[in-house]
Amino acid sequence: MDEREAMAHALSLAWRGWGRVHPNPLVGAVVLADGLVVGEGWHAEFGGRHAEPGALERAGERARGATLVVTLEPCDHQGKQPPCTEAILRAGVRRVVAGLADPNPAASGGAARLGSLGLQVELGVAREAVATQNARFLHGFRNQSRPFVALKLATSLDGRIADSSGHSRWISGEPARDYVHWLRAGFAAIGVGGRTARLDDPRLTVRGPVTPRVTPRRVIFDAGADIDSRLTLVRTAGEAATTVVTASDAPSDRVERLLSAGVSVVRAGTLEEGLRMLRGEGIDSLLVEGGGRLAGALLGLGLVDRYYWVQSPLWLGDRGVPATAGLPSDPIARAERWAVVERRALGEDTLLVADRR
Ligand code: AOF
Ligand code: ZN
Repeated sequence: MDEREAMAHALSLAWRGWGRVHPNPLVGAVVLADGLVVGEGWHAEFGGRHAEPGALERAGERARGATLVVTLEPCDHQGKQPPCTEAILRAGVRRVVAGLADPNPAASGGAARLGSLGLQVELGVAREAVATQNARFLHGFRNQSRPFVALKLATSLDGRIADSSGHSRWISGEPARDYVHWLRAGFAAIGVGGRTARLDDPRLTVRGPVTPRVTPRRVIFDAGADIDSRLTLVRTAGEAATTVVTASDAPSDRVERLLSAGVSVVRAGTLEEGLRMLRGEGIDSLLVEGGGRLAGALLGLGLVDRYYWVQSPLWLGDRGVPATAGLPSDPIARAERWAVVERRALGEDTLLVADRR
């Protein structure tokens, strides 16, 4: 295995922390000795051991003179865990290859420190891949005014998210729905518009292979606070927190009713303000799952960072519900073009993940 392959392997190890390490980064590490993998590690749990010490421990004596390939720059600080630089020095590693510089000012500086002590250090060899994998973590440092916002929609071949009667169960197949449960585990909150909450009566819980360390909060965006107490999201607010984001002038009697049902209410003048207030409450990432109006509004305001598009091979026709309603049209030359970061088959469906540039 060469260093590039080892980095790809470290990236795949890092995914094992999905849903468990946030808001910390996903990190994977591989110890390479004479082209052989002699140790593997990953950050598995928030506050738990970092990726590097795990990989080095498994390598044992074979780490001496070897190369450590790690997705994120080794930390050089005492946090909930001791500095990885110390473990690397103790193990006698000769060369360190790191995918991306740590954006956390409190922890960064490991590459420079190891370099100054005579190790061979290469930093930034997998910048894009690691940044894509850690979009939520990076967003947390870059933009404190709102959560990292991802939009996930399952659409027909003709871009519809529901049939003419508003039904959407099920457009996508089971593998795609399992994927969405895995995806939800990596977000602090799962959001829908009020119309979708009323029509679909979803649970928005995580029922997949990963049990998230922190149960994502369910968020309903409904300007008028027109949310019936019999809806599942309200009835189950004791098991998983539910928040309704309303306009500042939403009728107080409805707000009072929600509050007494154990639902928290965020009153905001605009969608931006609502997102800012959610961030203020510690929501660093939000997965929006529809409907078309909320999707269109967020996209139109430039508030979506990533789009998870599940495309299913059926046609719903002109009276089907459009995936994004109200999005302004630009001529091709000025249209936003996003960067495709992943393409994958999910059973009969196709997943496309694209990031706003
Ligand atoms: C690494 N390897 O596997 C991870 C790193 O409180 P702590 O000790 O867990 O530190 C968290 C910070 O350390 C986190 O914000 C990030 O900067 C870095 N994470 N560093 O060398 C790892 N998970
Ligand atoms: Zn560390």
